[in-house]
Amino acid sequence: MAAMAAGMGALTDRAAKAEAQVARATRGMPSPKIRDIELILTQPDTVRLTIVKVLTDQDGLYGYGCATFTQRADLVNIALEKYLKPFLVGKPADRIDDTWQACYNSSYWRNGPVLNNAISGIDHALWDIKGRQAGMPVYELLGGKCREAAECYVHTYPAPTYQVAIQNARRSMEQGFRNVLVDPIVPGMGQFRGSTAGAAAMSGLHEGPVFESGIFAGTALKWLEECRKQLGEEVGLMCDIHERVTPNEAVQLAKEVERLKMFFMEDLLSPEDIAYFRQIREQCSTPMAMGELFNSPHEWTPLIQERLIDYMRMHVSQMGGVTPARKVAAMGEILGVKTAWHGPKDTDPIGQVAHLHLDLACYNFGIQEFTGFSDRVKEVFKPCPEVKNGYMYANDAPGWGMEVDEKMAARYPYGGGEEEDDLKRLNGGWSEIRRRDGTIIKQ
Ligand code: GCO
Ligand code: MG
Repeated sequence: MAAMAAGMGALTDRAAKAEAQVARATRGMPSPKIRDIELILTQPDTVRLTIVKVLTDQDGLYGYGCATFTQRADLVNIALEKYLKPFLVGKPADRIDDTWQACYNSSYWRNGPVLNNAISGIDHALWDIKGRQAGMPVYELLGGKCREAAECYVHTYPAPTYQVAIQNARRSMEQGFRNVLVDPIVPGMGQFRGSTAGAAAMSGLHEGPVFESGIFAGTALKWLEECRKQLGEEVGLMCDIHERVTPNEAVQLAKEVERLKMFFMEDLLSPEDIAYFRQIREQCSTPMAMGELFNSPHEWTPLIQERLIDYMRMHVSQMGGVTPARKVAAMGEILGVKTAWHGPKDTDPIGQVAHLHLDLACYNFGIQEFTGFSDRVKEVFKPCPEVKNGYMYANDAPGWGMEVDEKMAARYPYGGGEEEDDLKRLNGGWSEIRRRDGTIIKQ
């Protein structure tokens, strides 16, 4: 009995000491509560952006988060307004992972794009708040810089021919970029990324754009051979197949381009076919990049665990935000997989700057996709990170180091931007592209 009492005493002692330690550490930082959650909905360019603003009960302490899912923006906004806002108002604003876990479990069914984007908006904002509270940029909270800046790659599309792609690549290389994405285009066939513009001249048994994967796969090889020949051995060449060939065509293409020493081949397979990565790995060493379409740990975990990819390309807001991203990045470091966060125009600038902080702080950073900040975007998001000589630089302001000009944002409402008729009609959703016989294709 005496021994147990002594043991209990020691435990109570240690608990009291720990409590005193926490109190000392946070004495200067009263715990902020979430007072309100606002949405900043804006479309300065061609994509609908959803920025979450989390306001705390401490004057002037707030944070911004990326919740942009342009094809279903209105659904994410409802998920935030109707579900996460009533769930979170009044809760602590300084318990990031705890809040993430609570939101993730609050819908019971989870790991989907709409709810993950809603959670991401809150999650990014809490990291911003933490940084503002501590007076530090988020990359410092993540352990500090592993590098001075993040090396970027840029797109060469839209490019109707490989000659135009090579001209675009040369222009980027003159600006200091050492890595370019050269996406093959088959003149006359439906393009992708939701664009039905330049409707296909290829005839089919139906109206609308036609796409045949076999023709595309064959063109891709010739296109990449030409780009490598004309741009030289030095430049990093990426190619985004965008899940548009069959698994067998993907294995063949990966083997055929091996001699071109690609930086990576992206989305050779669709998420439903990721088991074929084993065949690709067994047959060639072409670097694989995959992940922008992933929403669930069940998708990225096997590919990282078995070292079946070289670059994780997740779209951070589709994973649920910075909190899961930094955990998966750490898993990748242990297993030799680098980060290459998905950074198209439909990642809003808050999301882009969050990538940058992860890029600076994660040892296994690979490369950062950079699609530019237009003048209109720079009117709303201030300041956008500086990009020079192919590198993106973070500032050292607290949090994300970015403010959102809500007045300017309001000047660019959803649906007010320049977008193709289909995108306007479908509220940012994508129209269909079909094979000759009318079969819908993944795009
Ligand atoms: C990329 C992507 C994009 C997507 C777009 C979807 O690698 O940048 O493939 O181009 O198509 O983000 O909305
Ligand atoms: Mg892609």
